[in-house]
Amino acid sequence: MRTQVAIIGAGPSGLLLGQLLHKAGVDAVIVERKSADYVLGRIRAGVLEQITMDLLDEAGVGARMHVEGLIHDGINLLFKGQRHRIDMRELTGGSKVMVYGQTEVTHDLMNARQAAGLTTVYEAGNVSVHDFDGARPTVRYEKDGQTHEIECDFIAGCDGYHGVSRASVPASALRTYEKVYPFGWLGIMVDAPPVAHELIYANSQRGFALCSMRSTHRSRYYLQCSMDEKVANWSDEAFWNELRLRLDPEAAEHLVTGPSIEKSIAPLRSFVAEPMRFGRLFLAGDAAHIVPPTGAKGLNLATSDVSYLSKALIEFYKEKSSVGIDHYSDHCLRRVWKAARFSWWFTSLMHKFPDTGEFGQKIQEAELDYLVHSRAASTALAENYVGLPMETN
Ligand code: RFL
Ligand code: PHB
Repeated sequence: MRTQVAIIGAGPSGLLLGQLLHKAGVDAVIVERKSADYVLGRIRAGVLEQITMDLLDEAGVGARMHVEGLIHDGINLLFKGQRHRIDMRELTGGSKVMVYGQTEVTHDLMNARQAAGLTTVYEAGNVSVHDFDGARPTVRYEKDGQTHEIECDFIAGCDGYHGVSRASVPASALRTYEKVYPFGWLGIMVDAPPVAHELIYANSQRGFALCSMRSTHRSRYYLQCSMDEKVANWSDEAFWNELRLRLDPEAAEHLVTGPSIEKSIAPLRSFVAEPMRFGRLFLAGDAAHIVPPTGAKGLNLATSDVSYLSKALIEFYKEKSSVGIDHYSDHCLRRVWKAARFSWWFTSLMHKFPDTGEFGQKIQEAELDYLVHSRAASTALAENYVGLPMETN
């Protein structure tokens, strides 16, 4: 098989890149190691920045998002038992975010890809990438007992943190930066109306909690938990009891509970790999960087990488220019590091660390108090939360 761009991974990065390239008449094949149902079964992000909404529109897959997505103008910070609203729209001069699940984004992208008759190879085994330091890279994979090869001009490594793309780059060509946090997030999905209209990020002496949602009748809640916690140790009842203890009295009273439809634990990590281009191999999304979910930046960073990459590749084919390709890594990394900084800071402010202690708790509360009462500090939070502008030079 021959194509212009071979994309590894059918998560949001790979699917969105495929769609944007298709719109511009650039040929791409996606190779994914799991099944489509498995990819759709992963419960992940829930908050989209304007840049992501715009890109989904550009890709022609925004229609359902505009009908079903919920526009949020603010978030709530809860500390010392009280909720404080950050009015993001007012502070940023009109910016807002949208609550629309990653599962739905992925669904819309998969449907569009299928409707356009584009090739996605699901359940591809032993995917490997070759010769990306020369002019004729290839991708190999196994399917139905046979080995297949794709010849291409470029490889887009959109295969997430555990993918093969980054792992195939010689260690000497790669610099990685990592911070692992000493806790995880225990998440629960429930078919019940959310406890509040907007998200609540809670700092409590018992640890962090987050009240989020997917729609007006489906809620997503998270509790900070220890790294070695097991899902099996958490009955729904235990989860709701602990959540109530981390919320303000009004929220605790109005919390609508129900049987969980999903329960899982996610570790928290900051990770950046530099550079994000090696010859004709590009890394995009979680393949190149991971941020802790506090602040909801992961999916949005993935889409901004894809925005740069699609433009660079389209420029290469339409204008015979390598400028975008040459700047890809630098442009992405400037934005990546700012989101890494924001996610690290928001995580540090909201969670209980092993060494937080009574002093650390007081310092967090003082910073939160400053944050919600200083217009300058609130604006800095709001600007980062709604998403910083794309770097263009
Ligand atoms: P993905 O989604 O991991 O997709 C990568 C795909 O590559 C496939 N793959 C391979 N395919 C072929 N060959 C191989 N060798 C392969 N190895 C892997 C995988 O099967 C998969 O289908 O990466 P992508 O596309 O870069 O997308 C990134 C986002 O998924 C991620 O950043 C977000 O989910 C992070 N995140 C959030 N981001 C936000 O912007 N807002 C949020 O509110 C938000 N909440 C979250 C989150 C992530 C979470 N978890 C579980 C880590 C909440 C949670 C709990
Ligand atoms: C979610 O709804 O899954 C979610 C929302 C906001 C975050 C992280 C996760 O910061």
